[in-house]
Amino acid sequence: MNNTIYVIGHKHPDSDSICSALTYANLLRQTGKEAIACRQGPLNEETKFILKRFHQENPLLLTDARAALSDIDLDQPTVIRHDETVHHAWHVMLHTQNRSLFVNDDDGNLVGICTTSDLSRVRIHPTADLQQLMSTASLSNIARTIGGTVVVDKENFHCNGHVHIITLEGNEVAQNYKFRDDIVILSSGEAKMQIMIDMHVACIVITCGQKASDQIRENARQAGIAIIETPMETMHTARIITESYSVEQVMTKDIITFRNDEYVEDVAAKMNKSRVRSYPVLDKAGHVVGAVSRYHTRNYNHKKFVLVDHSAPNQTINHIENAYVTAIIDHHHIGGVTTDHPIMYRNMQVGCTCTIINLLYEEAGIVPDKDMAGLMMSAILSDTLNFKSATTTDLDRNTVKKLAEIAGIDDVNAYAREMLGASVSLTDASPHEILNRDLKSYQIGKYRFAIGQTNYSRMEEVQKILPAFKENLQKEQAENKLDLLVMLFTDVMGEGSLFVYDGPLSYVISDLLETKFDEHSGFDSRIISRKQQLMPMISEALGNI
Ligand SMILES: [Mn+2]
Repeated sequence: MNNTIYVIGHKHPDSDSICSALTYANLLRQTGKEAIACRQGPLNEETKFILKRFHQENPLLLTDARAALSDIDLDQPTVIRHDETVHHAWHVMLHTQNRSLFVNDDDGNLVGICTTSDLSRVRIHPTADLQQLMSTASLSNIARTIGGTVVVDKENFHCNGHVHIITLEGNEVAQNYKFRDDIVILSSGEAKMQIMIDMHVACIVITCGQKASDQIRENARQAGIAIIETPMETMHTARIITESYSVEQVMTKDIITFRNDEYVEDVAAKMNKSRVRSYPVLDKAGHVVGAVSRYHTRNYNHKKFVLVDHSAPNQTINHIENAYVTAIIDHHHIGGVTTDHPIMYRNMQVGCTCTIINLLYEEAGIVPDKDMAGLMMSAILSDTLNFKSATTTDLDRNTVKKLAEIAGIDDVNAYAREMLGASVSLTDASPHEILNRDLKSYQIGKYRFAIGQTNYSRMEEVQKILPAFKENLQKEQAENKLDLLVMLFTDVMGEGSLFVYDGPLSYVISDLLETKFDEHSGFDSRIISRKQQLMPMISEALGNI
């Protein structure tokens, strides 16, 4: 049974979603549960930086909450080779209590299914069909079926499928019957054997432990006739020898298979369109790994999920309604994910889900290791923008303090700058790309303007690109005939923004900046938000024009 708990954050994962999943899955494992951290999409640069810094692999990518065949208990498949005998197939069925055998070719690829009804159908076949089937039997399969030994072999053995028990003596047989290319069963009598050789039978089967003499063997060999000796008695030999053709002669070749990554529900829907007892389940390479029947699709355990850092249906993994949610840990509004059973629901007004997860570690009496502490600390610094966001609480600050100690981070501020700056690269992009990364257009009255914003972590980087950037901004302003084009380079730690701007209304920005470098650039330590600070300022200035 699959007891794994999948811990997963929201779509478009941020650092909190990833770190929460990793640290809570770790906590679950420490309390004896099976848990895997998951993610719904690619990681951003900041999160990659955190995982590398604290030695973590990418969480498992998971985009659908439904159980696939590989997630549920299936029957062990019973597989036999295509050239095994029908007799052997009956034995396997009896032994395994499995009434559907999957038939593989020499390379291990599935070529058919052999069921009790396939085998039974042959038993009530008209004789002609049975003869046709027997004509396909190989000498070694015949010998194996009747527990015998081939004492005179024949290359490219072929018989016509007729089987006779020889009871008459000498000339009686010779005069009244023709056995060319037939299989004949007898227990003794060298004279009878010689008559059979003279009649050019295909194979002589000698029963009851009797032996062919050296002379007979030699005569048969020269005539191209096979001899099998078996300890079985004649009647039994005759009864089972007709099961010595191979299963590929009677198996069903037109089969329905499923892949183990197909969702159980989809499989159930497809099964409703056919009437097979047991279907083969194949892996990616096409090899049989299990057998699925209707029973499995009706009685299976849905996948278990813990949702972290969200509870809104449009944020959560697809098809969560087909999974089993065991817990939600979040610091957002209560979303719309519902359950039909009680769960552990932990929602708090704090700056970050990892602040709550650290509490859960404390409640469990478990001290997170260095790396887990580092992940939680990083997530809190990321979600609260180094404690600058309005959602930041004292609990967030105290938690970071404790975690930094465990993680061995002496200078949290320096670490935060490095981490928050990991997603910002100014030197890898062209001035045009940087300007248009996050550029928003506005119109107030008759004025058309645009404001772009990006973060920086090191001022030297901005200084380095500034000349080329200014030149390009001026060019784009002119091309687009804007009244004002503004770019904000905002410090990742929220310690102000560097401004570059151009256009007829440049003076509007110049007038409000704390520090002016020249007519088209400056710095303001108070402005970090385009929406909440800069826009209201510009609106007001334009309103007064
Ligand atoms: Mn969060």
